[in-house]
Amino acid sequence: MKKLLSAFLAFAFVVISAHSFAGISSPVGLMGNAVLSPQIFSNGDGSLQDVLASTEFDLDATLESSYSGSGQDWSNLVPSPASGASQSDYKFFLGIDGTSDGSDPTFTGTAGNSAAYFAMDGTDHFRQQNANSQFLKDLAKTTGGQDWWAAITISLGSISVGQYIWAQGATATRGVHIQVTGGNLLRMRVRGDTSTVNVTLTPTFSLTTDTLLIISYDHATTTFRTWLNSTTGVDNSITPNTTTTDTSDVSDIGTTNGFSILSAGTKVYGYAMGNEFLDDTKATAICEALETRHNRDYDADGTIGTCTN
Ligand SMILES: [Ca+2]
Ligand SMILES: [Ca+2]
Ligand SMILES: [Ca+2]
Repeated sequence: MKKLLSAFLAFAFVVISAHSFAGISSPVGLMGNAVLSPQIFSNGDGSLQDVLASTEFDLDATLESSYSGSGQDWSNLVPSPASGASQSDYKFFLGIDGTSDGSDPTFTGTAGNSAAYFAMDGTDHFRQQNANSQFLKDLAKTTGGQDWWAAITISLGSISVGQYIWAQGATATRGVHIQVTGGNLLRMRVRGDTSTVNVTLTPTFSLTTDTLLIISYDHATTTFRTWLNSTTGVDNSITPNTTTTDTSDVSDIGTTNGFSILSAGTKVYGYAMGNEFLDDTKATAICEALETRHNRDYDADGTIGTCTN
């Protein structure tokens, strides 16, 4: 009995300690310490919302609570998305649906290990499971739209012309699409009511490199700001085709729907989005959190968990 009691007290101490530590209000600096597990600061979820309150969803191949290592669900780590949407609004299937077939990415590595990833064979993608949240409905709107950001960790296998990292629906439906195309060009395609407007982002993409790509959109000035393995954003403006209408088509990470698909040899680590326009400080916070989570030096400054380049 005495043993049981002391075991219980030890357990309770660990639980209380973990919760107290999770309550630290400013984790950004501490996230820079690669020795500490990012999950310590997670309030239980380990998501980017611990770093940026604007986080809407966070999908990650390296965290077991997002992908268990088997099955058809790639799940959102954020319990309370910033917009008020449901956590499950951002659950994705492996492949086109919940059955196991040739469109499923291949989970590679050990569940919960920082080296895990999804291997793409040139026919694979992830399809959003549920109807669009208002956040996703608004991405392409010129009136009633909003600011947003996306943080993507990926290594592209090769350039297949027009391959899509993210797409809402098909080519001629309203929505936003992130594309890598010939010449390693990174493009945003924004489809409104009557046409699609393309803008080439700078810098150009790098192949077979572990890449943290952050793109953020300022709705008021119609500006895209891009960070590619960098802590200094580069702005490119767009004049989007007008629409005030909700995007109804669901999204894909990689895609079919008439688009070119992510090339064979591509590794997908994670995909996250949020609902604000980022500055360099916030992009750096994402970089440091994901370097720590993935044990990888995305900005090549020689230190995992610190981003200075
Ligand atoms: Ca499937
Ligand atoms: Ca396949
Ligand atoms: Ca670094």
